Amino acid sequence: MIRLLHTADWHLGKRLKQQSLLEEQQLFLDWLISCCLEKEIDYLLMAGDLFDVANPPQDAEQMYYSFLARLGKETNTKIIITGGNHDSIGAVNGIRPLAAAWNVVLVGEPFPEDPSQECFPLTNRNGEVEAVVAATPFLREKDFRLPEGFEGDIEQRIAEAHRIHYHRLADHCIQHFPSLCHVAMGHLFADKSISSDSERQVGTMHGLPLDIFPDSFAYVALGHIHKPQSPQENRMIYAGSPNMLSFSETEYAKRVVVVEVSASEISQIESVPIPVFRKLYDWTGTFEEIQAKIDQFEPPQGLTPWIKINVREEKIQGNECANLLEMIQKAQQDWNGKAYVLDHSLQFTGSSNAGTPTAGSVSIDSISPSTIFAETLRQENYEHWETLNQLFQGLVDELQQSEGGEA
Ligand SMILES: [Mn+2]
Repeated sequence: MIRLLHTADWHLGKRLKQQSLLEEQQLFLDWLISCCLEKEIDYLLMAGDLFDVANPPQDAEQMYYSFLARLGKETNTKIIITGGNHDSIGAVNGIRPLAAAWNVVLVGEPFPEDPSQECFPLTNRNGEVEAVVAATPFLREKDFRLPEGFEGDIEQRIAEAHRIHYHRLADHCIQHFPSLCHVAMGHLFADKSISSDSERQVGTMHGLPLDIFPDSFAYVALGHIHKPQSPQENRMIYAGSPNMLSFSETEYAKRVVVVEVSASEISQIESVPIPVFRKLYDWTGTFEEIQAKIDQFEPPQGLTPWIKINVREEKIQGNECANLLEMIQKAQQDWNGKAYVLDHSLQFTGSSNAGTPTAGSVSIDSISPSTIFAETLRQENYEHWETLNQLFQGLVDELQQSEGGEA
């Protein structure tokens, strides 16, 4: 029997509105070590987006190295990490010579010409090979091996390149490990997946067809999409990101997936919830509704919760910007450091506004000149912004009266 833990999209070093997520990322890694111990994990499969950026900050790198060292010392878990679209090949592959000594396999880039370099036999506790994993990282254009004269648009090219790549790996596994359980890893946007707003698009609008994975793969450990989901039940699974990476991820729980292989077959798939280390709140409503939420709010335990406030009013009165800032300031005073408003937006939904408002953003033609002016002053942190704002408002009023029009 072999027990795998499938995770992805750590995005170490990620910042949300300039705030570092390192604290909750560290708590996740600590939790992950205890999870590997408790669940007796043989292999940890991390399906891409290890870091958030190509040149990760030093503190994020150190956190990652310490994790590898601790996992190696405190558990019997081996680890296989593939690169995602956020990862540079160098950031993943850089410590390969050292990593091998720690039972860490790093695959920063694929081997389109040589499947043997991308396939790794997995041994059980008795030292017998019981499964094999095709550890495929994110495929870039340079990795595509399309047949000469292949015609098709960009979506078809990407799909065909993936199909060819995975079929080659499947053939290799069938030839060299015929009676074992075959597992694939992938960092891609699969058809029927629901994204959040923290992934970066990878060339396909509609998602890759699921048949890029040959039937011989009994389990496909996917990364890229941050919301946990299964494009194909019990077989193609996105573990999801372990920490909330954006305010669009507040509605669902985070998890890792524990996959058990017995007698060369997948015998069990278990979704293990990850504790919420920092709560994120995304509040949308009128001034009155938001104020009610603020009044009722009791900051939870754990790291300081972060809140996004989206005020939506139908009509513009002109003083909304100042009111919003005042409301936020007062709330934060009352919370006394126990909660923090990280982001806010103002939106007007009245009939005079063209188009549909987008959540979390301010459509420029739906805001009065005075609101834009006030917001600009605020962002510039201008000292006398209130006085300036009043003067500007006076000018706008004068202009409107002389034009005989309305705002
Ligand atoms: Mn990602």
